[in-house]
Amino acid sequence: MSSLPTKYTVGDYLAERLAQIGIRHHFVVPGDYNLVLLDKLQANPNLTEVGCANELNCSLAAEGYARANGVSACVVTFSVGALSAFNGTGSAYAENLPLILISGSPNTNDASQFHLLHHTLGTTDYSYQLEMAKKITCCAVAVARAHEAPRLIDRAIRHALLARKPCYIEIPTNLSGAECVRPGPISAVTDPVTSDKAALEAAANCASEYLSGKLKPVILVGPKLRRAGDGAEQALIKLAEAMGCAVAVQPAAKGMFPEDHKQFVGIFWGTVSTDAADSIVHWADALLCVGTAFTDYSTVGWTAMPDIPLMAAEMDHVTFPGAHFSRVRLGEFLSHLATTVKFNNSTMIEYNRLKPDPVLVRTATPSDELTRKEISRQIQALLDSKTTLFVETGDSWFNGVQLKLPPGALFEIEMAWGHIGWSIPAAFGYALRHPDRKIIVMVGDGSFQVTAQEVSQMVRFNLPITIVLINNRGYTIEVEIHDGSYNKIKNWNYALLVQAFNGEDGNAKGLTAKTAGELRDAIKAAEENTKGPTLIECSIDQDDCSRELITWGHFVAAANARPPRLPGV
Ligand code: TPU
Ligand code: MG
Repeated sequence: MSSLPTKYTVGDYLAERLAQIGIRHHFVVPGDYNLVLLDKLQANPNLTEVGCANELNCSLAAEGYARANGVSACVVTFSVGALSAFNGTGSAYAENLPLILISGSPNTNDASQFHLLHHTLGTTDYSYQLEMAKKITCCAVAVARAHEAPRLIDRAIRHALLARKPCYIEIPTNLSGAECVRPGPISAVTDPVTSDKAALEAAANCASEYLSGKLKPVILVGPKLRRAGDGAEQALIKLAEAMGCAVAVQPAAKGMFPEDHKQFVGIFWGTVSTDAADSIVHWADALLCVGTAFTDYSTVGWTAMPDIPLMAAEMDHVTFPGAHFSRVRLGEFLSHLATTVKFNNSTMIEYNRLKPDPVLVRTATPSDELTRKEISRQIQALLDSKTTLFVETGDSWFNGVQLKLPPGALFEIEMAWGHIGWSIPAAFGYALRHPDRKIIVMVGDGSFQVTAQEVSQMVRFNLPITIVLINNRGYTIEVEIHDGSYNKIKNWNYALLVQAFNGEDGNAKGLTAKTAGELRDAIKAAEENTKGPTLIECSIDQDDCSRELITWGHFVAAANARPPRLPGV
């Protein structure tokens, strides 16, 4: 193991900053513009380099690592690498994750000498990648001289950490090894911006006053609650208990409020809500939205947008009907409000009256043909306090959202960006940070085909991830939105493919299940395989999809098909 350098280069500086902000693994694909930089990162004893099969997967693995670790880094080469990694960077932007995208770039002499270079557009302007990165990050910098690197690197990382968004750092191939000064105290980069005391006080008072004038308050939790950090999730539990009201959760925030809490009233997803959460949300006369995100998907094609004025508590500000307060941190706001708010459990009393009875789930006999419901029933039995469940775009969203999370179980979904194939590299990145968690991925056949290669990294790092691949022979979610021959795909032998990734030394298992009994046996085999991933291909009927997906698909299709509204008409 090498030790920290006494003389710093740009590469050493970056490596030390990455390690200081808590990154232990950085995801890479090498290319000649970043090789010296990779050497420098490798030399840092606190960083482990993780090679990926391609840059799309690399960026999505870093996206998953950021979910587990709070921040991540992805290192790629110029253009051929970076343009692919922009996709996972876009995901990190939409999902509010600080992913640091680092790209090698041409030698600093080439632009001024009008040299044509490989991995470029064949013009002599090399600024295009930086310009593109500006649109999908909160801060994009290109180091042009070594002495500027400390300032630019610190600035980009600080912006990303504060905004919970990705940043971009471009380092020319001949500057990674160039000398620069040593890093100053890391607190200059990581120290949080705290709330403005006056604004915090005023916001909490305003909220208490507003809520005390209402009869039926409900809290709606959204995905930015966890992203806010600052103990916001714990603070929300305290606030909910102080208010005594019903707490509904958006699908992308599943698990961010404990599902075994007596005030949890289900997932609010319009007409496809669980446990009738929609009936109580639509009954409310005050809705405290905590880190919510209302999109066409989360509102079921705009059919479930609440129609009362919303109180929105965001990561760094709060907006109420008639008032706005900037620089109020979410965790601090929720904690403060918990001490001033009035108890009013009217929505809980009502909810307990209209709460649906638990549905009895039929257990299939071992010889029964496998169905979607039986797959869900068996996955439900697997969930425990150590589980993190990844659910992929497709019917897996709907099946996953309906499962009940026991205390401690976590749930990951990429609903804002919705990139099919996300779950495989993201679960891989996540697992490196949390090897102690039991990771289960629910993924459709179409999604799996996008990023299947990254299973080979799960094999390489001996990660016992269980992949439940639901093979319904095509893009069913798309069928429900708009059908066509393009929704049919080539079938693969998925179990065999995964075994191929073993090469001469891997421990991956690929299994198939066509009946309930075969799935039960396959799950048992997956639990016994502690040295590598297990993929279980579950074959189900093409028409076996959730009622929720069909309903949601119809409304989303209607929203997509709205005719253009011409100005003035
Ligand atoms: O359960 P099921 O059959 O719906 O899932 P599967 O088999 O994974 O199919 C997913 C189909 C799908 C597509 C093609 N869902 N969304 N899309 C559109 C899409 C295209 N390209 C990317 C990168 N992401 C997308 N969401
Ligand atoms: Mg499918």
